[in-house]
Amino acid sequence: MVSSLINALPKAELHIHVEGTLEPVLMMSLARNNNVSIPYNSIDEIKNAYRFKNLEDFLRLYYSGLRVLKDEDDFYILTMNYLKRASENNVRHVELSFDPQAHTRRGVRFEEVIEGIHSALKDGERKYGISWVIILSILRDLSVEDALHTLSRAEEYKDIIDAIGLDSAEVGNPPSKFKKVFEKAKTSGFHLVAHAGEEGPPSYIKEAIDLGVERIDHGVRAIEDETLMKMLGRMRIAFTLCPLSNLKLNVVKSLKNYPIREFSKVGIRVTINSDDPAYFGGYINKNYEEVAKALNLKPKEIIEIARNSIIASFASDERKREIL
Ligand code: ES4
Ligand code: ZN
Repeated sequence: MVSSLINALPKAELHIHVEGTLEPVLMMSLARNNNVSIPYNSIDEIKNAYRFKNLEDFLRLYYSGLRVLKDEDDFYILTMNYLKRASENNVRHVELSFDPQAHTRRGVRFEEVIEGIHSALKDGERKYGISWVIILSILRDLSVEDALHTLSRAEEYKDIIDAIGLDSAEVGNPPSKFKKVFEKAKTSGFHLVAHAGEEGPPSYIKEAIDLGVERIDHGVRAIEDETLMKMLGRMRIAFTLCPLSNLKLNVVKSLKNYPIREFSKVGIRVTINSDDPAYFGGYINKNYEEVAKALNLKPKEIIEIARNSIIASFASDERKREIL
């Protein structure tokens, strides 16, 4: 059975938004405890609301849902719940993204967010043996000034934040808008990643590469540009694909022609990840399973994808050897 192979493989999860792991049950209980009103009266109502036309439609609910997160404890519980799921999926290393601006702009202190997440990652490492990297993701629909200020907060936490990313509403907010931010982040020694080619055109992927990113989050629309694909393949760049996310946000119509083999063939390092699993209907193993089923992936191909996730991670070489 493919599902037992998928579960047995040691994996790294490289594209996961911690706020996107907020399960309806936790959303309800935090709303009650923190006195935050949410537009739902039951778990079923929450689940029923999770039908999205596109990325923008999803982001509206995502930013509304995360308002229930108020203090350090909430971020701790959120992260710890995710780590339990990750461990059940045989994830050995996680590169966890968070969106500080989505919290600071509604009055939650940066310190509360990062400290809650960090404490949970440390406890999770002890409890589940999962190593970790923190990716601070910049909201691309906010200003460059806001991004620069957020980067300065990241610099204060340079010992625990390893990478800077770029997410949120893509179209109209190209990577080049953040040239100054990424240059500064690179000088400070952060790893760089960016969402590109999810809803945005292939040219956004090229722009992200020009900013010096080491991985592309999503990247699916690279399939539209053969020249770009070949360049990415020669670079052996990794794509952190999120199949269930792409399906739920209508980035692709079906997983039947999900371009994994096309990407692998040119040399792109394909990885499979869960993005916002509480919203898109499955954690990492489910993402692997749905793709394996739709494309009839051979065991060899599945093993290669899991191996890619470890190679493309920012874990130390020693840690990579330990997991592989
Ligand atoms: C996201 Cl699926 C997706 N795309 C862009 N930004 C995001 N933030 C959280 N999920
Ligand atoms: Zn994402």
